[in-house]
Amino acid sequence: MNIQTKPNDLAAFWMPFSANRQFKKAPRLFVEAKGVHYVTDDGRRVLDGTSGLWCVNAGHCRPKIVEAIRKQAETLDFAGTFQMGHTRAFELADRLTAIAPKGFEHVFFTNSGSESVETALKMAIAYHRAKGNAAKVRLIGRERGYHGVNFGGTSVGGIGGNRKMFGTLVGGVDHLRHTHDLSRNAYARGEPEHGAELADELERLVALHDASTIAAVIVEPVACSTGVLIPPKGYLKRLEAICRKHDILLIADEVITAFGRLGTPFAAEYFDISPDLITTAKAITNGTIPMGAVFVKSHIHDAFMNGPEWMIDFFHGYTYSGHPMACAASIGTLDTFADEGLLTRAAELAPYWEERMHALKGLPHVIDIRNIGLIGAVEFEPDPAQPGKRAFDRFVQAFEQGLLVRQTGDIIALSPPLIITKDEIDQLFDIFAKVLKTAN
Ligand code: PXG
Repeated sequence: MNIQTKPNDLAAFWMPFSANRQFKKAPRLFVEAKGVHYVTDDGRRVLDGTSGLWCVNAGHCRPKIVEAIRKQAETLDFAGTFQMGHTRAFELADRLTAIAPKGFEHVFFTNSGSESVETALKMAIAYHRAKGNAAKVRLIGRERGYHGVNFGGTSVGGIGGNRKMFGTLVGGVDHLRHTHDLSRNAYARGEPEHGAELADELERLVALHDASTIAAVIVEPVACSTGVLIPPKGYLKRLEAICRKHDILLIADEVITAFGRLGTPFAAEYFDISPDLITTAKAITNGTIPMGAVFVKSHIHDAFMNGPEWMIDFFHGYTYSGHPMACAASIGTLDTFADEGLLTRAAELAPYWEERMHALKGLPHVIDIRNIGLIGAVEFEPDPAQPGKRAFDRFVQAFEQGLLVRQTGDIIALSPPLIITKDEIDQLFDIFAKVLKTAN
């Protein structure tokens, strides 16, 4: 393969969520990928410790997925799904509902996690209206939650930096407190012991706004983007119970956790909760073609099916909802997951992963280590003069040493492809430990 060296000019592409000026001075560019490795433009192999951006669960360039995309491109490149359809979308929806948690019998296709979130929020409000509860319109998110970047998702999201530039956002939104508490839970393995009572915050918001005005609560089962915040034992079940009591829909944002990241196909199963809607994207196509899906329970879907039969039942959708290429990629992905048992493989690797994660304890500036499934995070004592810099420097140094990690604030998150071997886990931690020992 002809590996091109540096492109001529990096100025034109305004990169998303990036320090553009820093990047363009010292670019990190990939030209190839296979399995758990990327190859850079200068020919170095980099171990993918983050599954791309939490999406390449089956590893890179997998043959069944590549073949499915190739075949689809030459057979049916595009067909819409508004008042028409194509067979792949129906086939995929069937396949997805077959692996979904109990009760999820319908799927609404989108093109990203952000779009899945918008879809679920609109569905929740429209559902209550269809049931005659038109006043149930408020949406509750959580501090430090990440639900993508569109207006609804930014509004229910709880990351100050993502919100402050964009005005007043969507009205009628409130937030639960986050559950991250190092004073009680530092170095927890798996779910932390303390904090289930934080779910009672929802009762406080119900007292304030009244349940008759609240449509839905949206939370990530594990809040990954803000640094892997793992729910305290019992927290999600308690939140679910309070939602049920007040006829508030529970939306589980599983854009990262769906498709095996925790060792169960969906995180709802891992935590033994049964939300009303589940948002997904990313690993649904193993990251190859943009796609998202909202999993919907029948009672919600059926509430929309009451008008005249010839009328549109839900005034929402995207040109590319159920795009044939994405459907083919997803079918190839589900085949690969099934062939290799990947939706449960993280459960086998998790104990080894946990040991290797926690062996980093005591390295300079480390103040917490946490893990669940095949996810881990290391939190650093921030440098008061330059918050975030410590983790950013370690991210850059890891890349130079041949390991891709993900930095957020003073936290580094790890989430390798689910095909990783124990030897490769060792390689990952050998590089990472070396970086943590030598970095400033
Ligand atoms: N919900 C959740 C829970 C997510 O993690 C989105 C929605 C939005 O998905 P899209 O496909 O619109 O980006 C996400 C995305 C990171 C990182 O490194 C996380 C995401 C995206 C990019 C980077 O933490 N999560």
